[in-house]
Amino acid sequence: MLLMLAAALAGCGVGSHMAPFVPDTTNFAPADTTPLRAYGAARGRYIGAATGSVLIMPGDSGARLRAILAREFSMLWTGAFMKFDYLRPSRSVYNYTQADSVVAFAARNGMVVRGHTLVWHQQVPAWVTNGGYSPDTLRAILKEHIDNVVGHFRGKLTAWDVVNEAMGDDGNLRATVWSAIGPAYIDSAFRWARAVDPDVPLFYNDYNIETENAKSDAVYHLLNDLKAKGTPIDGIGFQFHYLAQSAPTADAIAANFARFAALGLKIQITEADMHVPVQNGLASAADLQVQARAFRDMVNGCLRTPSCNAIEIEGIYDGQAWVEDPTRWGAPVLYDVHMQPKPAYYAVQAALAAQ
Ligand code: 9MR
Repeated sequence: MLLMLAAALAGCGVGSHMAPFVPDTTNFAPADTTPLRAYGAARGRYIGAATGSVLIMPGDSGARLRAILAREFSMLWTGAFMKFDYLRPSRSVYNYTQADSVVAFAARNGMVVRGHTLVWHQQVPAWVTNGGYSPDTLRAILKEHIDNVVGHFRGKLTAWDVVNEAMGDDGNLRATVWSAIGPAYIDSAFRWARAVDPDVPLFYNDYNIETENAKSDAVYHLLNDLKAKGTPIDGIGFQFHYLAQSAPTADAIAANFARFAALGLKIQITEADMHVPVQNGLASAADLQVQARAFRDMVNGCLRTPSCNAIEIEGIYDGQAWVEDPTRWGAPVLYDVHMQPKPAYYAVQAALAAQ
């Protein structure tokens, strides 16, 4: 996914009518000790961390990460703990233990929780994918999943990623186990979720749609059509998995966000990470500044969009963050492997603090 993004962006030429390129050399260093969530609250934005595993991480590392989580972040999602395969070891068993502990941790620390995710083509258990089910039975399985899971968390979540990554990178809907139900499965999933919890905002979430391109155009048309037919969809989540060196400008982000906001959708940044080149897991000081500027631009893209109310990072520290190709890329989030804030942390802080 990341490498494809890099290739796509490398193809974008700069028109000859444009001003000469001036490299951005802003450097970020430690500033003050105000937590991100306090600056975020002052700007009306949740600052999130997508993680669940740190809540069950043993020892001193787990304790330190939980302290960072509670101090700095006002939102979280649960890593693997709300995904289909985790919740549903079999058709008759629902395993809510870990997800409930995340919700309880959030409540104790004044945080909100995003539910992630009800309908996705990955992490579907073998009993579903290999079950040989007819479209009608698959539809019944998906509906009973949504009924039970949304019902279990009713009143406890700030958002549900109802459908995740349904659009293919070529701008056509993916063929998945769920699309076998028929093309209306997306609309149905939102309607089933709304029927069970009328209050929780319902989101479509995807990657590689953060700026205007063929895939974001396709998602725009999908959501426009859903809105037109009365599907209860309230928001769109933009994942923001990037190579820092090819991350978008605030202008490009804000321009894309504006058209989705014009559909009446809430906007959230849901899984941000900015990967940099690494050798033996370590990034250069110069690349950490490139990364900091990428995070700054992302935050500014949200701040320029009145309906963007959340900025969530995929993980807390580089020791535990998701990386697609760890031999080449890594160190993608705000805290380093020693759990110390990086230039990217101070860039996010500075962007939130600026008026
Ligand atoms: O970051 C998530 C990681 O902690 C989990 O182990 C992994 C498998 O559940 O999923 C990662 O999150 C994915 C998200 O759910 C959907 N967008 C892509 C993310 C990275 O694969």
